[in-house]
Amino acid sequence: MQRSINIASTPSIETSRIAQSIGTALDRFIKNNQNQFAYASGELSQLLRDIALASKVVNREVNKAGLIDLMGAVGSQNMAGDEQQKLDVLANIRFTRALAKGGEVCALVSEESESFVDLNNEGKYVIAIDPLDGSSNIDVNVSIGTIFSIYRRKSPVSTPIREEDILQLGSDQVAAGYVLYGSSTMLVYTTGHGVNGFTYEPTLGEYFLSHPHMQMPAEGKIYSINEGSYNSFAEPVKRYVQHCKDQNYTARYIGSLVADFHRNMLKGGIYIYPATAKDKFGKLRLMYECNALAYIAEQAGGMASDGEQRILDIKPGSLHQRTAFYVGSKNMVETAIAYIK
Ligand code: AFP
Repeated sequence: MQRSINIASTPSIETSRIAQSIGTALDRFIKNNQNQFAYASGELSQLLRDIALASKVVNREVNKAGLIDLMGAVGSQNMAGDEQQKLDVLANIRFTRALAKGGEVCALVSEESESFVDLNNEGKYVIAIDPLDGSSNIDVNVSIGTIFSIYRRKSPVSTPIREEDILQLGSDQVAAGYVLYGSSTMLVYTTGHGVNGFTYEPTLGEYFLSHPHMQMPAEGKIYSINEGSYNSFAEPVKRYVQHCKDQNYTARYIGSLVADFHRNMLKGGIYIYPATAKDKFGKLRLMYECNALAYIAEQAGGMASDGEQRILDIKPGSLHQRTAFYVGSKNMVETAIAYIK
């Protein structure tokens, strides 16, 4: 006869790794928090699930990039003028397909497409996405990421998509997030009620809540800027960089925005991509790089500015508009702005 085991009365099993709780799965978390959304009809929840699913597929491809022919360039340039990598293209296809199939998104703005993509459906949401950011790091096995911003369309469904649906203020975002394909894969997002981070458990194929209520330290000791471009920074930016050195801050720059941002979010720090001689308006894209991270930073107690105004208050004039970007710990960003203004 089989004997049953009472786990509660078996301390050695209770404290062993196999008996530990695996925590809240992303799906359940989304479901439990659905009533926080202004229009809680379930579509935004489904949209977040679609993004999570596509990110798992991209994660799979990223992890085997060295094994099959997925590294290197495809021989064309994207809208940002960067050489397109095979994984850039693949990630764009994966996310576009998942969002088109889901039906919640009517239009998609992507780093990889010149104009917005009309998904020809009754979806109530618009998404701006950088499917694979930091792609020049792919070939050297360094962390990369996905960044997304979600907006509610302004015009009625079943009517042609208008400019006002696409070129929305960052402050109009209803959700935003990023996926970091790093030493582990994480999905971090906000729907305007704080920031939560989920770590991917590959054997279970699920994201689990690992970083609830993320808060960015108000102060930090890390500054992240491409100092190779120092000679082409404006004098006030140079002075702020000097200030960072005078404070004995640590310089950390991966060259993957998501990875640099995520580290500073956890440890406290500032990420800067200023205007340079080469990129007079900065290099980064307002709609699918800066807005999402600015929203997340603010939701976590941090701050994001272009040096003059709040990133979330910039009215985009075009899909691929660039901006200078100062983001991170509140006190550090405030100090940087004081130098720059
Ligand atoms: P890539 O996707 O071309 O690698 O660009 C990455 C990026 O947009 C952002 O993730 C980095 O922080 C930034 O550019 C790095 O730019 P620099 O190489 O000019 O420092």
